[in-house]
Amino acid sequence: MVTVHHLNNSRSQRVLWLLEELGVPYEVKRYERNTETMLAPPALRTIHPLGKSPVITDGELTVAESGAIVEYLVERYGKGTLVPKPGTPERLRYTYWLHYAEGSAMPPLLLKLVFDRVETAPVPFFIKPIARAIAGRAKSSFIEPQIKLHLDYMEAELAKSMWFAGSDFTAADIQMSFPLEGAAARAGLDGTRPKLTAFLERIHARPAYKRALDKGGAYELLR
Ligand SMILES: N[C@@H](CCC(=O)N[C@@H](CS)C(=O)NCC(=O)O)C(=O)O
Repeated sequence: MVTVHHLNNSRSQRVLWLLEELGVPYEVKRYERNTETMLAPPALRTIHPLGKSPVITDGELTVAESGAIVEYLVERYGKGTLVPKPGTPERLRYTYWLHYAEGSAMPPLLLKLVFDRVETAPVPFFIKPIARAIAGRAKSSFIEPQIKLHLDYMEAELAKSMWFAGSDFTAADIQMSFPLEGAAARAGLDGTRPKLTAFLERIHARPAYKRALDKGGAYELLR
Protein backbone atom coordinates (compact mmCIF):
# COMPACT_ATOMS: atom_id res chain seq x y z
CA MET A 1 0.00 0.00 0.00
CA VAL A 2 1.30 3.45 -0.93
CA THR A 3 1.37 5.95 1.94
CA VAL A 4 1.49 9.65 1.07
CA HIS A 5 3.06 11.76 3.82
CA HIS A 6 0.94 14.78 3.15
CA LEU A 7 1.64 18.29 4.40
CA ASN A 8 -1.30 20.69 4.34
CA ASN A 9 -1.27 23.29 1.53
CA SER A 10 1.64 21.74 -0.26
CA ARG A 11 3.01 20.02 -3.32
CA SER A 12 1.86 16.67 -2.03
CA GLN A 13 -1.66 17.56 -3.19
CA ARG A 14 -0.32 16.71 -6.66
CA VAL A 15 0.59 13.19 -5.55
CA LEU A 16 -2.89 12.55 -4.16
CA TRP A 17 -4.32 13.76 -7.47
CA LEU A 18 -2.00 11.49 -9.49
CA LEU A 19 -2.97 8.46 -7.38
CA GLU A 20 -6.64 9.29 -7.91
CA GLU A 21 -6.08 9.57 -11.68
CA LEU A 22 -4.31 6.20 -11.66
CA GLY A 23 -6.95 4.58 -9.44
CA VAL A 24 -4.26 3.28 -7.07
CA PRO A 25 -5.35 2.69 -3.45
CA TYR A 26 -3.33 4.69 -0.95
CA GLU A 27 -3.41 6.03 2.56
CA VAL A 28 -2.75 9.59 3.62
CA LYS A 29 -0.69 10.44 6.69
CA ARG A 30 -1.24 14.09 7.51
CA TYR A 31 1.29 16.60 8.79
CA GLU A 32 0.49 20.22 9.66
CA ARG A 33 2.73 23.17 8.91
CA ASN A 34 3.92 25.34 11.80
CA THR A 35 1.58 28.32 11.45
CA GLU A 36 4.37 30.86 12.09
CA THR A 37 7.30 29.42 10.16
CA MET A 38 5.22 27.43 7.65
CA LEU A 39 7.79 24.64 8.04
CA ALA A 40 6.84 20.98 8.22
CA PRO A 41 6.81 19.33 11.67
CA PRO A 42 9.95 17.42 12.78
CA ALA A 43 8.02 14.12 12.50
CA LEU A 44 8.42 14.30 8.73
CA ARG A 45 12.20 13.93 9.17
CA THR A 46 11.67 10.43 10.49
CA ILE A 47 10.40 9.53 7.00
CA HIS A 48 13.09 11.38 4.99
CA PRO A 49 16.08 13.39 6.31
CA LEU A 50 14.96 16.61 4.61
CA GLY A 51 11.53 16.44 6.24
CA LYS A 52 9.78 17.87 3.17
CA SER A 53 6.57 16.92 1.48
CA PRO A 54 5.70 15.11 -0.66
CA VAL A 55 7.34 11.90 0.36
CA ILE A 56 5.79 8.50 -0.14
CA THR A 57 6.47 5.08 1.25
CA ASP A 58 5.59 1.92 -0.64
CA GLY A 59 6.54 -1.25 1.22
CA GLU A 60 10.29 -0.97 1.86
CA LEU A 61 10.70 1.98 -0.50
CA THR A 62 10.76 5.65 0.40
CA VAL A 63 10.57 8.13 -2.48
CA ALA A 64 10.94 11.90 -2.08
CA GLU A 65 10.97 14.80 -4.58
CA SER A 66 7.69 15.25 -6.43
CA GLY A 67 9.10 14.69 -9.93
CA ALA A 68 10.72 11.43 -8.83
CA ILE A 69 7.51 10.37 -7.10
CA VAL A 70 5.49 11.07 -10.26
CA GLU A 71 7.94 9.03 -12.36
CA TYR A 72 7.93 6.18 -9.84
CA LEU A 73 4.14 5.97 -9.55
CA VAL A 74 3.50 6.23 -13.29
CA GLU A 75 6.10 3.55 -14.03
CA ARG A 76 5.09 1.21 -11.20
CA TYR A 77 1.30 1.55 -11.39
CA GLY A 78 0.41 3.45 -14.56
CA LYS A 79 0.22 0.55 -17.03
CA GLY A 80 1.28 2.98 -19.75
CA THR A 81 -1.28 5.67 -18.91
CA LEU A 82 -0.58 9.35 -18.26
CA VAL A 83 2.77 9.15 -20.06
CA PRO A 84 3.47 9.47 -23.81
CA LYS A 85 5.10 6.54 -25.58
CA PRO A 86 8.93 6.35 -25.32
CA GLY A 87 10.80 7.78 -28.27
CA THR A 88 8.06 10.22 -29.29
CA PRO A 89 8.37 14.04 -29.33
CA GLU A 90 5.56 14.08 -26.74
CA ARG A 91 7.66 11.95 -24.38
CA LEU A 92 10.52 14.42 -24.54
CA ARG A 93 8.12 17.28 -23.86
CA TYR A 94 6.68 15.28 -20.96
CA THR A 95 10.16 14.86 -19.45
CA TYR A 96 10.91 18.55 -20.03
CA TRP A 97 7.79 19.82 -18.20
CA LEU A 98 8.19 17.28 -15.43
CA HIS A 99 11.58 18.83 -14.65
CA TYR A 100 10.71 22.42 -15.58
CA ALA A 101 7.97 22.63 -12.94
CA GLU A 102 10.37 22.35 -10.00
CA GLY A 103 13.64 23.28 -11.69
CA SER A 104 12.61 26.49 -13.46
CA ALA A 105 9.05 27.60 -12.65
CA MET A 106 9.17 27.26 -8.87
CA PRO A 107 12.38 29.17 -7.95
CA PRO A 108 11.13 32.68 -8.86
CA LEU A 109 7.77 31.94 -7.21
CA LEU A 110 9.53 30.83 -4.04
CA LEU A 111 11.72 33.94 -4.11
CA LYS A 112 8.57 36.07 -4.37
CA LEU A 113 7.07 34.33 -1.36
CA VAL A 114 10.25 34.90 0.67
CA PHE A 115 10.66 38.56 -0.29
CA ASP A 116 6.94 39.28 0.25
CA ARG A 117 7.49 38.01 3.78
CA VAL A 118 10.64 40.10 4.23
CA GLU A 119 8.58 43.19 3.32
CA THR A 120 5.96 42.51 5.96
CA ALA A 121 8.07 40.78 8.65
CA PRO A 122 7.90 42.30 12.13
CA VAL A 123 11.33 43.96 12.56
CA PRO A 124 12.53 46.94 14.66
CA PHE A 125 11.14 50.20 13.19
CA PHE A 126 14.56 51.54 12.15
CA ILE A 127 15.25 48.42 10.06
CA LYS A 128 11.81 48.30 8.41
CA PRO A 129 12.50 50.86 5.62
CA ILE A 130 15.78 49.11 4.77
CA ALA A 131 14.17 45.66 4.70
CA ARG A 132 11.34 47.00 2.54
CA ALA A 133 13.73 48.74 0.14
CA ILE A 134 15.88 45.62 -0.33
CA ALA A 135 12.86 43.36 -0.81
CA GLY A 136 11.17 45.84 -3.17
CA ARG A 137 14.32 46.16 -5.26
CA ALA A 138 14.85 42.36 -5.46
CA LYS A 139 11.25 41.93 -6.55
CA SER A 140 11.09 44.70 -9.13
CA SER A 141 14.52 44.14 -10.68
CA PHE A 142 14.65 40.36 -10.80
CA ILE A 143 11.82 38.31 -9.35
CA GLU A 144 8.79 39.89 -11.01
CA PRO A 145 10.38 40.11 -14.49
CA GLN A 146 11.38 36.44 -14.18
CA ILE A 147 7.85 35.42 -13.20
CA LYS A 148 6.48 37.35 -16.16
CA LEU A 149 8.99 35.69 -18.49
CA HIS A 150 7.91 32.23 -17.32
CA LEU A 151 4.18 32.98 -17.41
CA ASP A 152 4.44 34.40 -20.94
CA TYR A 153 6.41 31.33 -22.02
CA MET A 154 3.94 28.86 -20.53
CA GLU A 155 1.01 30.78 -22.03
CA ALA A 156 2.65 30.59 -25.48
CA GLU A 157 3.34 26.86 -25.07
CA LEU A 158 -0.28 26.12 -24.19
CA ALA A 159 -1.33 28.00 -27.32
CA LYS A 160 0.40 25.21 -29.28
CA SER A 161 -1.30 22.25 -27.64
CA MET A 162 -4.11 21.55 -25.21
CA TRP A 163 -1.83 19.99 -22.57
CA PHE A 164 1.82 20.54 -21.77
CA ALA A 165 3.14 17.39 -23.47
CA GLY A 166 0.73 17.50 -26.41
CA SER A 167 -2.91 16.74 -27.12
CA ASP A 168 -3.28 14.24 -24.24
CA PHE A 169 -3.44 14.89 -20.53
CA THR A 170 -0.35 13.43 -18.80
CA ALA A 171 1.31 13.36 -15.41
CA ALA A 172 3.39 16.36 -16.56
CA ASP A 173 0.18 18.42 -16.34
CA ILE A 174 -0.24 17.27 -12.77
CA GLN A 175 3.34 18.30 -12.01
CA MET A 176 2.77 21.69 -13.68
CA SER A 177 -0.35 22.39 -11.64
CA PHE A 178 1.52 23.51 -8.53
CA PRO A 179 3.53 26.41 -10.01
CA LEU A 180 0.45 27.58 -11.90
CA GLU A 181 -1.79 27.43 -8.85
CA GLY A 182 0.92 29.23 -6.89
CA ALA A 183 1.16 31.90 -9.58
CA ALA A 184 -2.63 32.32 -9.62
CA ALA A 185 -2.74 32.65 -5.84
CA ARG A 186 0.09 35.13 -5.37
CA ALA A 187 1.98 36.08 -8.50
CA GLY A 188 -0.51 37.73 -10.80
CA LEU A 189 -1.66 34.88 -13.04
CA ASP A 190 -5.16 35.94 -14.10
CA GLY A 191 -7.52 36.06 -17.07
CA THR A 192 -5.04 38.15 -19.06
CA ARG A 193 -3.38 34.78 -19.73
CA PRO A 194 -6.37 32.86 -21.11
CA LYS A 195 -4.58 29.60 -21.96
CA LEU A 196 -3.15 29.19 -18.47
CA THR A 197 -6.46 30.20 -16.91
CA ALA A 198 -8.30 27.64 -19.04
CA PHE A 199 -5.72 25.01 -18.06
CA LEU A 200 -6.44 25.64 -14.38
CA GLU A 201 -10.20 25.48 -15.01
CA ARG A 202 -9.82 22.19 -16.89
CA ILE A 203 -7.75 20.50 -14.21
CA HIS A 204 -10.00 21.75 -11.40
CA ALA A 205 -12.99 20.20 -13.18
CA ARG A 206 -11.44 16.71 -13.27
CA PRO A 207 -13.21 14.27 -10.94
CA ALA A 208 -9.87 12.84 -9.74
CA TYR A 209 -8.68 16.34 -8.83
CA LYS A 210 -11.81 16.88 -6.74
CA ARG A 211 -11.49 13.50 -5.03
CA ALA A 212 -7.87 14.32 -4.16
CA LEU A 213 -8.99 17.59 -2.57
CA ASP A 214 -11.46 15.66 -0.42
CA LYS A 215 -8.66 13.33 0.69
CA GLY A 216 -6.05 16.04 1.28
CA GLY A 217 -8.16 18.62 3.06
CA ALA A 218 -7.93 22.39 2.73
CA TYR A 219 -5.67 23.57 -0.08
CA GLU A 220 -5.26 27.30 0.37
CA LEU A 221 -3.22 27.77 -2.80
CA LEU A 222 -6.49 27.69 -4.67
CA ARG A 223 -7.53 31.02 -3.23
N1 LIG B 1 11.37 20.17 -4.96
C1 LIG B 1 10.74 19.51 -3.84
C2 LIG B 1 10.26 20.58 -2.86
C3 LIG B 1 9.72 20.01 -1.58
C4 LIG B 1 9.23 21.13 -0.65
O1 LIG B 1 9.92 22.16 -0.47
N2 LIG B 1 8.05 20.95 -0.08
C5 LIG B 1 7.48 21.94 0.79
C6 LIG B 1 5.96 21.87 0.69
S1 LIG B 1 5.30 22.55 -0.77
C7 LIG B 1 7.80 21.64 2.24
O2 LIG B 1 7.88 20.49 2.63
N3 LIG B 1 7.89 22.71 3.05
C8 LIG B 1 8.03 22.60 4.45
C9 LIG B 1 9.45 22.63 4.94
O3 LIG B 1 10.36 22.95 4.15
O4 LIG B 1 9.66 22.39 6.13
C10 LIG B 1 9.59 18.65 -4.39
O5 LIG B 1 9.09 18.96 -5.47
O6 LIG B 1 9.23 17.65 -3.77
